[in-house]
Amino acid sequence: MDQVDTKISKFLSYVLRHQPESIGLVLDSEGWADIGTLIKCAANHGKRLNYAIIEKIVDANDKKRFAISVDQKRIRAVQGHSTQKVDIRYQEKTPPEILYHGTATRFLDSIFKQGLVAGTRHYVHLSAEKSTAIKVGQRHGKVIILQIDIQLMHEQGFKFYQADNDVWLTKTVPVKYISVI
Ligand code: HQG
Repeated sequence: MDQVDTKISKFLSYVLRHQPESIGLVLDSEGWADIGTLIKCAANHGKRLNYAIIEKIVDANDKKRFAISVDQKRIRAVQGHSTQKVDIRYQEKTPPEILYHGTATRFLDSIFKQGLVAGTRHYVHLSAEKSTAIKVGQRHGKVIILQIDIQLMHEQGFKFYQADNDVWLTKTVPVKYISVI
């Protein structure tokens, strides 16, 4: 993706996950927006998009952040939402025994007091790969990788979901399941 595409991708993340109302867009509870309406709303706010550009960004996206509906008419972000307008009914899934969470060292004190919390997003994001956790954590500062005892959490009744792009989601991770690696 070139710089222009990255800018459009960030714009799509913003309106499809966080602030649809900033361009007058309405998402349904599963996060879907009509693509024609998205193009019109974006144009009204000075962003020129068309179907081909949107399709290219969806296909090229490194993390498969977005999905287009089977009938090709709608688009949504597959995870990462903070807008309260959206509440995707993810299917519960049996998780692997261990998952990782990349964060920054400056958050550790608070994490070991409160556990991992979703903050503004709807879920805590976890990954099966350490390499992914490293990339996620680096966005926040000096990275540190936390290992989560998912097997125990699952046995003790915590629910796990997997978004279409393989990111694992759960509502919260109490301190007792977290260790630093
Ligand atoms: C931290 C990106 C203090 C948490 C990524 C994280 C991911 C706490 C930060 C997705 C805490 C929230 C999500 C506590 C958690 N005290 N800090 N009790 N509990 N934190 O960006 O997981 O590129 O909302 O460790 O790839 O970093 O947007 O979450 O550092 O999949 O598609 O609070 O976002 O995807 O930061 O990243 P974020 P995240 P996209």
